[in-house]
Amino acid sequence: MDPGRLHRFPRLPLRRLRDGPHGLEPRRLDMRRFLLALPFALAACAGSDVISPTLPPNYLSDAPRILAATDWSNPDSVTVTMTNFEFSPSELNLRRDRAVRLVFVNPSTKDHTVVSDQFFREVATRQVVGPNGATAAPWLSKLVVPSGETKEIWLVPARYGAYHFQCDVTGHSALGMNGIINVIP
Ligand SMILES: [Cu+2]
Repeated sequence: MDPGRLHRFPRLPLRRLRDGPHGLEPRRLDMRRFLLALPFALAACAGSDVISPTLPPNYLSDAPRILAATDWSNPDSVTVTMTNFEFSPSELNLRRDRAVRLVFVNPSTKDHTVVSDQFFREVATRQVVGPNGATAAPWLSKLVVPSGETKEIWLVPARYGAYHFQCDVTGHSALGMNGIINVIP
């Protein structure tokens, strides 16, 4: 992205673009300026956590039952550090039917995300824990970890497999932000 583009829109605060779709307020902005800035907004936007309140298609239908039946007193803990542009470690081993705290630490200068169409469909997620506390998240499909923050996903893997995950901020996956989660016995 040409950094010069930013300077053409001095009144469009960068912070607001980074806040994602809810932070963008097109009605308050000149529409032409908004449309011209849109490609930059899309390129820079990590968005927000995506948590469905109801069962999305093809997700684990018995996630609530699994969550209720799981012992959460001593979860496994796995920590991943997010840099520009890697997950470290990039290969994780999680045990099936065990509670796990999946901790994503982002000390980097950019916001990053965790998405995985396959993995998130086949785990029961109890909650997302961030700086503002815990959010119930039975059906999580995207985690956003802003620069300087740490977030945790408390989940139970329900199926064996090897699942690809990545950061979905534009360009980051191509630069190396990919990983594998193995669900093992
Ligand atoms: Cu990223």
